[in-house]
Amino acid sequence: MDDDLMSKKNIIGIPAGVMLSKGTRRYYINEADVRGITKAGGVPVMIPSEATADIDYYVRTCDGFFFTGGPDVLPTFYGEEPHAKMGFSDIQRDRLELSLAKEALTAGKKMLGICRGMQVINVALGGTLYQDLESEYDSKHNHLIKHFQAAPSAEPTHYVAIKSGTRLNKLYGSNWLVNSRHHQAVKETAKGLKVTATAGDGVIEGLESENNDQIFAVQWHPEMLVATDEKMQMIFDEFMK
Ligand SMILES: [Mn+2]
Repeated sequence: MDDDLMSKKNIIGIPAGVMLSKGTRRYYINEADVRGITKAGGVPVMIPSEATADIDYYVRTCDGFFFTGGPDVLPTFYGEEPHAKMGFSDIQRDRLELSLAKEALTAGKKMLGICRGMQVINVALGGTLYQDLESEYDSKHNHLIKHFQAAPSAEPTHYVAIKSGTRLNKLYGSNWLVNSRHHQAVKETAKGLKVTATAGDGVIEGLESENNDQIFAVQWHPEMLVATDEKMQMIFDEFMK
């Protein structure tokens, strides 16, 4: 085995979700999420939500963290009661991911956030969310577009406008067609983060660190869209650089 090659691989911690399957609770990470990391040259490691006592260990051991899509973040974590249209939540996963994101930030580790993952990072750093876009979003001038598409996940349905001077802009230019599977979104952006992309109605579709390259996050699902748009792998490649 080539030692130089070995040393170049980044270990990426991925917090797992929990699902009920045939009567058994199981930890899971979607295959497409793992594939995005491995194709970018990373070594994925699952972090189960019961491992809260070992967060320090994961932060020391991993080179970066990938916060994936999943259920709604419990609004009490950003100081709100649950709205009637709020969806399923998993408090154990919230606790693990919020603590992990905070500790990873302090430790200077890189973080990739996709969909819920972007929202988790924003909440961990002090930001807030719309619990349900259709009920809470004031689109001001534009009407709210459809953010939970009925179309297949691998197909794009809405445009995002990408701000210049961002990492996202270097990859995709000022405009790109993306998929959309969310009923929540970032409301107030946390300190230290800047908005990189918005949908036609102004909904936030991308965040990055303001002053460094620690955090890279999008609201859409590049790991699913990559099936019809191979350029989506660049999100993972950019994170791994
Ligand atoms: Mn969207």
